[in-house]
Amino acid sequence: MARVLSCIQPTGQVHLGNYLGALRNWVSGQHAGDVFHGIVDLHALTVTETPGTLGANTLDLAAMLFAVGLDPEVATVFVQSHVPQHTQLGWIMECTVSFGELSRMTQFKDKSAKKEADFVSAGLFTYPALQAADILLYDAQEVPVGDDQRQHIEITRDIAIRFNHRFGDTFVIPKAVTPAAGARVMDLQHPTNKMSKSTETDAGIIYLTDSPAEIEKKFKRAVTDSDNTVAYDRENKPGVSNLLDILSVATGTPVAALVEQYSQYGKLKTDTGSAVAEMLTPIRARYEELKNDPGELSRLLRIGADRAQVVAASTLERAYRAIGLAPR
Ligand code: ATP
Ligand code: LTN
Repeated sequence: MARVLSCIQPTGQVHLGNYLGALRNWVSGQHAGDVFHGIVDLHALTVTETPGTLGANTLDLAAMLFAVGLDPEVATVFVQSHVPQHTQLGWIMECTVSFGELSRMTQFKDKSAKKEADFVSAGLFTYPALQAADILLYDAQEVPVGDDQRQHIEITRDIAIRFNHRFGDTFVIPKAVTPAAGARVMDLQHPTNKMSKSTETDAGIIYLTDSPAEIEKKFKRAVTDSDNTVAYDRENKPGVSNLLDILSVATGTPVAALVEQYSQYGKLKTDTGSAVAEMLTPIRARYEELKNDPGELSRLLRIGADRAQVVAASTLERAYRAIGLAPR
């Protein structure tokens, strides 16, 4: 079984795009590999400053990961800051990567340019070194990431190869894999843009925590077009096609069959709203349950942290020994 690691930052609320495009695949993939899922709160610290926010977002996201169906007995779900080896190995990674290499990272260039005159932390610059530690600590063979993260996996490989060359074979060289393609969900108000938590208004975004009434209302107001024929055409009919795609995954009915079934936009909208509300109801119920039982949520996170730490501690020890740090 391949060792697989994927990480997610606790920034913002989980929406239908995250669920259908990514989290559902995490759940269905948990039995196919030895999977580790990290909630990387320390990475989010590069952009979050308000006291308490990061912890609250971390617990919300953790509750959501269990609510969508990650099984703590099968997948190792942990919080990065609960496993101190991440920052410990992070320093060693910083000493193994060069200033020049970090300067070439497009994510750093983009994010620091966006912040302009704002505070640009050194952490934003050394971010890929901590990410390399996340990956190498678990001897991960596969790291499913989108295109935007490929450069960070490349630099992780370079760091691992350099370390192994300097100090002897220590780290498994990971590779980026393209995650199983999930549905691409578009914003209900701006169906040519993807549903995204960084959109300014949330009228077109379905959060997994929205009530059935809110979900139905958002679908009723979904933007379509004026020619009133139900047909699947992503380019010319993005709104209607988005609804068909969503209804198809929510009900398991192929798009072609739905096109036959519907002749009016109104009915398509209300049915899609009800199907999504129904699909999300058990998820929201489990989420509420965990949010109301912080003891249980921390118990689940401790299971993950304990399991992660066993692996992480042994890898860190291996790295210390390879370097030849003085034994204590
Ligand atoms: P941002 O708006 O800040 O880019 P986001 O809402 O797009 O955030 P990410 O945290 O970047 O979400 O992505 C988490 C996961 O969800 C990724 O695997 C990403 O591919 C997937 N994802 C995000 N939005 C969508 C979407 N609209 N449709 C399908 N998958 C999505
Ligand atoms: N940089 C990633 C999040 C991330 C990650 C990782 C992904 C941090 N550590 C390790 C895969 C493996 C992002 O911004 N999505």
